[in-house]
Amino acid sequence: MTSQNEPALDQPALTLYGSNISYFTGKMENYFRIRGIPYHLKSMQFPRMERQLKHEIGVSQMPAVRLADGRWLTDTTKMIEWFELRFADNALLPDDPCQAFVAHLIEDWADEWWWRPAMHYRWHYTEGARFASWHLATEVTGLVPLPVWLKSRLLTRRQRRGYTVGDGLTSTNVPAVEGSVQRLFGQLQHIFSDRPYVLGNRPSLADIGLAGPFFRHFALDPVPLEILRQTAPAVLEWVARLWNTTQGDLKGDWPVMLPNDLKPLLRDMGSGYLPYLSANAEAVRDGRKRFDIQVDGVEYKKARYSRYRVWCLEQLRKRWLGLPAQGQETTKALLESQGCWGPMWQPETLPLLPDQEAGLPFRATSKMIDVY
Ligand SMILES: N[C@@H](CCC(=O)N[C@@H](CS)C(=O)NCC(=O)O)C(=O)O
Repeated sequence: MTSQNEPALDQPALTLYGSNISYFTGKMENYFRIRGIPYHLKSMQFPRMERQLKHEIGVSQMPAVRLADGRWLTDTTKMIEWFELRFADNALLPDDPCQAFVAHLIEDWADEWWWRPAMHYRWHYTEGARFASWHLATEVTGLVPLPVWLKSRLLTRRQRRGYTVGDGLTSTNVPAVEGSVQRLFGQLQHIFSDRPYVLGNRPSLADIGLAGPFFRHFALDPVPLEILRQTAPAVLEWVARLWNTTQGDLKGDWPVMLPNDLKPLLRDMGSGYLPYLSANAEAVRDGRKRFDIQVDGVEYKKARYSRYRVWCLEQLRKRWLGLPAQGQETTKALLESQGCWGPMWQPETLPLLPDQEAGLPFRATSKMIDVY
């Protein structure tokens, strides 16, 4: 019998349950392909699998992985960490502790902060909503015996209530949120015009993280895809390059210094994502399931609180605390210089549930956002 901590993957292909237009399923597929881990993608079927998922992994979310030995896994971040244990080369993280921290930070930011804008571009515009709702109506709810038009309508309503207008977006802040996405496209256009991957000549966890918002959303949904075509073709090249990356590409030197053009990304995290994480933690602490917050000049109204993201903030802190003394110092100096350090430690005490997410990647305590 295999112990829970011991990855056992020299076994037949595993099953990845999800959707082929899903953010986190797409991230996981990029990871599996890069690592050469064979998998079968199967559409998660709703509502049929909901009960099974809650039983097996604690929550109903995608993707979920079923190993050939019958064990179930969830949460892309912790799954990747777990799968990485079986590779002795640690090839997705730079040796330099500060660069490795930045790779983790970019992954977390890509997972959590770009989710809302990605959902906005998909579900706000009729073009995106028609495409995605038809796709999901025939894919993940394909077995539900209702007309496709009705399922599409119900899905669109669910996603808007859960993730866009129901999670802080208003007609007033949408232009600024779209502006932030276009700023990101510009920053990445600059980066990928200079080198093939985020950190340099070889792919890292940072690339895999960014595959979340880009692979199945910005580079797939009609409205952001057209913006990418017109303004950031190097980003489209990177999306395809990453999809075509294999184990053989996990070689070569890491950069001697963190590339300077990553600093604007860190600066944006310091003025947007990290203050949001602090405000979210305060909302959870105070039991405010909806909260208003102004970050980076954008006012979000009635954003949903997320217990999961309190844990994300704790993970970032733990990651820094786990660095060797010299690495802590260099990383702190970098984070301070880009405005990330202060918000990373606010509020001092985090309102976590007892043993929150301690069972990952086998069992989750909370969903990223509590939408059922
Ligand atoms: N932290 C999780 C997040 C997974 C997640 O939220 N996935 C979305 C779909 S891409 C989901 O299942 N949402 C649940 C829902 O809409 O009910 C991970 O990294 O896997």
